[in-house]
Amino acid sequence: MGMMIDGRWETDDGVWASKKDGQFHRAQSQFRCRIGDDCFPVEPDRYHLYVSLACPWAHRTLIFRKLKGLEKIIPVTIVHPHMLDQGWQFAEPEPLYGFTHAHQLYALADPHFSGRVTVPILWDKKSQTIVCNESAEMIRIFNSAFNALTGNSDDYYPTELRTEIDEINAFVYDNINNGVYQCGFATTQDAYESAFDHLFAALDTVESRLADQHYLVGKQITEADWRLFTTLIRFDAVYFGHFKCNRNRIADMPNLSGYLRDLYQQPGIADTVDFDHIKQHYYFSHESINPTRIVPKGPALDFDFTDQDNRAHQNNRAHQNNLAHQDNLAHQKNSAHHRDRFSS
Ligand SMILES: N[C@@H](CCC(=O)N[C@@H](CS)C(=O)NCC(=O)O)C(=O)O
Repeated sequence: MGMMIDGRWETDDGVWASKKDGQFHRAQSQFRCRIGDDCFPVEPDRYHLYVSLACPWAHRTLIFRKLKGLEKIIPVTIVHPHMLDQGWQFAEPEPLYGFTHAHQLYALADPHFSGRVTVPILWDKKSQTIVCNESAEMIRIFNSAFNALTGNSDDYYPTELRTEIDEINAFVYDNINNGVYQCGFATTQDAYESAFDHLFAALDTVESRLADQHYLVGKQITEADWRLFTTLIRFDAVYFGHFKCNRNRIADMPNLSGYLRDLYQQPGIADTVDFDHIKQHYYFSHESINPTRIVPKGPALDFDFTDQDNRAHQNNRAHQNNLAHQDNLAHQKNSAHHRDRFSS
C-alpha cells in the first residue's frame, strides 16, 4: 500500500496506524463537490462511479445507486479485491482511459495530488476530474440530485429527520463504522482495547434502541440505516476475526441481527453484497495484520431467513400484525354480516 505525494505514487510500509500513538486516524477526503451546480450539472452519461465491493464506504454508494434507480445514469467500475503495493488496481484496464490503477485517476484529476487514493470515486467524464471522493456526500448527491431524470423521489434524508439522522450518523461513524478499523489497525494494546470498548458499548446502545423501533430513526429506513448496514454486514465475516472485534458476533445480538437481515432483504440490496470480494480484500490485502494472507473459508452466514420470535420489536410487529389480522377478521365478519343482511 502507499499514497500519492505531489501527483506520484509512493509505496509505504503497510502499517495503517500512526507511529506516535498506535491509533488509526482516517484522513479527510479532498474532493468535495456536489452535482447540480454550474461546474457539475445534472446530466445523464456524464458521471462514472469507481468502487470496491469490499469497502463499506463504497458499498453505501452502490446501495444508493440501486435504491435510487441510477444504474443506467451512473455506470460503475469495480476494482480488484486485492489492494497491494500500488493501491487499488483494476482487474482489467478500466473503461474510460485504460488505467490499471486508481491512483492514475487521482493524478489525472490533480497532477499535484497528495493524499490517500481511496474508493469510492465519483468521476466527471466531461471535465476529467473527481467530483467527490467522500461517500457520505455521494449518497446525499444520489439521494436527490438525479430525481428529475429518474422520477425516483424516495428520500433517505428527509428534512424533518435531518437533525436526528446527523446525530446518529456521528455516533455510528465514530464508534462503529470507523470503530472496527480502529480496532483492526491499532498497533498498541491500549489503542485496540479503547477502540474495542467504544465499539461494543455503541453496539449495545444500538441493540437497545432497536428493541423499541424498527430502524435507527423510527419507522422508516433512512441513510443512517444504510450507513450502519455496510459495517454490520461485514462484521461476522471479517471484523470479528480479522479486526479482532470479537466480544460477540452480530448474530449473537437479536435486535441487531434481525435488523441486519431486514435491511439485507430489502429489494435489490443482496445484489450489492459480495462476501467473496469482502473476505479476499481484507484478509489478503492487510499483510501487516494477516501475513500468511490466508483467507478463511468460514463463517457460514445466512441473511435470508426471517424470524418472528427473537427480536423484541418484531414481537411488536407480530403483535401489530396480529391486531391487523383481528381487525381484518372483524371486518370480514362485518362484511359477511352486511352480505347476509343484503342477501336475505
Ligand atoms: N471517507 C472516505 C473513506 C473511504 C476509504 O477509506 N476507503 C478505503 C477502502 S474501504 C480506501 O480506499 N482506502 C485506501 C487507502 O486509504 O489507501 C469515504 O467515506 O468515502
